[in-house]
Amino acid sequence: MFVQPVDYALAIWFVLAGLSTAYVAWDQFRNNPEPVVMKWGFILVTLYMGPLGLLIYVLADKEPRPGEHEAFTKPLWKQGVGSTIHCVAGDATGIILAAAITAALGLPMWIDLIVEYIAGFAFGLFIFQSLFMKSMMGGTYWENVTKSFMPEFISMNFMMAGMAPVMSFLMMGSDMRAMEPTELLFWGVMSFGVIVGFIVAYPANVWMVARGLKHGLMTEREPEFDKAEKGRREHVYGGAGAGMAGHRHAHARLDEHANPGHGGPGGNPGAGHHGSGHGSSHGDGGGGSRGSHGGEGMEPDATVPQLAAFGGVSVLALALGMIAPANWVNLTLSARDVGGAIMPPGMIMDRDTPAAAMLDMAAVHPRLITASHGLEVRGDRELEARMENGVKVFDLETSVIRWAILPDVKVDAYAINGQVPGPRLHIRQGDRVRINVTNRLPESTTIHWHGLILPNEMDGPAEITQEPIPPGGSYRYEFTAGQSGTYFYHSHDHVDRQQALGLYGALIIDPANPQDEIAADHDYVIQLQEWLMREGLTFPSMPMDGGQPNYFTINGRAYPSTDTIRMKVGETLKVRFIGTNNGFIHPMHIHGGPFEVVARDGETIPESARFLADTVNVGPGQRYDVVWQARRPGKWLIHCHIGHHTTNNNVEEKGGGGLMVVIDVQP
Ligand SMILES: [Cu+2]
Repeated sequence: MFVQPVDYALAIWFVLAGLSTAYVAWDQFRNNPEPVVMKWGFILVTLYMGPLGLLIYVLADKEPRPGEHEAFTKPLWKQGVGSTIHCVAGDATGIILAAAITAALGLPMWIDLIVEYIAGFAFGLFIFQSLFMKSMMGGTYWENVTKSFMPEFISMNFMMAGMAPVMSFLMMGSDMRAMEPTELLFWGVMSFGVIVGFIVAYPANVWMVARGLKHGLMTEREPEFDKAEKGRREHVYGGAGAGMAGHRHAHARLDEHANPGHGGPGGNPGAGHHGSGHGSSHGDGGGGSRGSHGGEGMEPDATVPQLAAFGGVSVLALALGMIAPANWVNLTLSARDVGGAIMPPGMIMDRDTPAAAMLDMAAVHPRLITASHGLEVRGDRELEARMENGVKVFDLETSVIRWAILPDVKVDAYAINGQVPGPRLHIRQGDRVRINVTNRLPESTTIHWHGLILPNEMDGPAEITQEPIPPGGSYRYEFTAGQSGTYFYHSHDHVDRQQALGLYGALIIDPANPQDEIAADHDYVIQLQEWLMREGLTFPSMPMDGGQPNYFTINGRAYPSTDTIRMKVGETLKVRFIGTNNGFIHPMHIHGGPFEVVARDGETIPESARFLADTVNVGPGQRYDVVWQARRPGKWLIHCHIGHHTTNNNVEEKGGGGLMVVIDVQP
């Protein structure tokens, strides 16, 4: 749940929302004189809108000083707020409940939106408006439904016109956890959607309140409180016409006199005529008695053309909000399809991007990590074979680990035997080998033995020669190695994802006749890889917008954490470049003079055809064995000749980064 910076921000937001809601609830039931339905309206809206709900409550509805609610809430903008609150409290509750249910059921987004609209409208109209407001409005339940229909319809349309695009864009954006009700992000999107919906629905509500089509804010006082408070004030000042300053003064005075906490019902009943004074101070229909809360006295004066025009525009806005996002995002996806995938920032997720693509490009989920290693653990460690009846047996196990590529940079990787690259399998030509592969990844996998001649069912391509190895499953590969040279193995199931996350390793086969080995004083294997790390998450890098790598490793380390090769002047070094990189080509270059290319793709080049070069393009899958001689003492580099590939997150440190290894030649 806490894997992105936004998760922490949301946690703070929801704590603030909780505190805001608690305060509004306390103040509503303790101090604020309004109908219970409005109290609940503000409480729900503050729950959805957090501190913003609290702000609206304090500015528009909270009684500033006892007895002032009627006058305080009178301005039209506040009445509009009250009307929008009914709408948001009812409709948004329906929408949020529907969204949680449709997401849990795994329905596609476009169905979600329709169900949410219907649920929001139904909840707002049949439950919140008609049922809860019934006591306010008088009349039967169905009279209320009929009367509320058009205002609710207009308000709901605008509300959803604001909420739908927010949900579509943020849920179908790059962090698919927003579709999972178990994630804070889902609730964050809902909160933000309600805020936008509130803003979009507000102008229509102001108009409808002004035209008497909807209720705004109302005041409802406990009769005793009303009398006592009012009477005392009239007693002190002899009239209802006292201004703001007067009120404040009155309460200060009262507090001094033995009655703290603004008059419970304990005060002296005032003069008998206070009721009329109260009523007259609230203008149209406001007053102490139940019937005049703006309910019965409400006479709509909107004309039919006005209503039709407003209704029509609201339908257009709704259609735009519901349909327009389909131009950009794929609304056919469901929460279940994308399983909380997090896409790299900048990756273009357009309406053509299918769920399967998102799953392949998604970040490694930090929750799946089973081990974490620092720089002390190396990759490419030679795996000792176990002999069983003359067969060399190796056990490989895939898993998700956290892997250090630099002292302060760790990637989330798919590893084999807990290392990146996977263990080196070092065998001899003619060996019978058996490799037991157990899959501890959250997805299926296979292993392919790149370049080898072997039985087809041992070759590895998922769905082609074998069923993919499911999570928790295993597969036994067995073959006789008839060739010799530099080879490697790698995942052949969702290769774009798995190999780019680290599922590969070197397979070095010595020739049956040791004389056939091209001798050198030192032998060094170089396995190349690109990584994409953003916001603490690791994504499989891909040659596409948003998928470009920002870290590069040789044998699982970026320079300056790569090895240093130590040798003496006159000695030779055989470098075996292996194209374990699967999305990019690396022109690998050695300083200090040319090398001789002696083998390519495991095949030794006849002596007459060997050639000198100082750079070889190591493409995905290719291998080059080159022999370089140390001619002069000093520090000589092996590096990729694409400048960006010798940086770490675009930064050079100690003269470079990424695909760089130093050869330290002593005299
Ligand atoms: Cu490169």
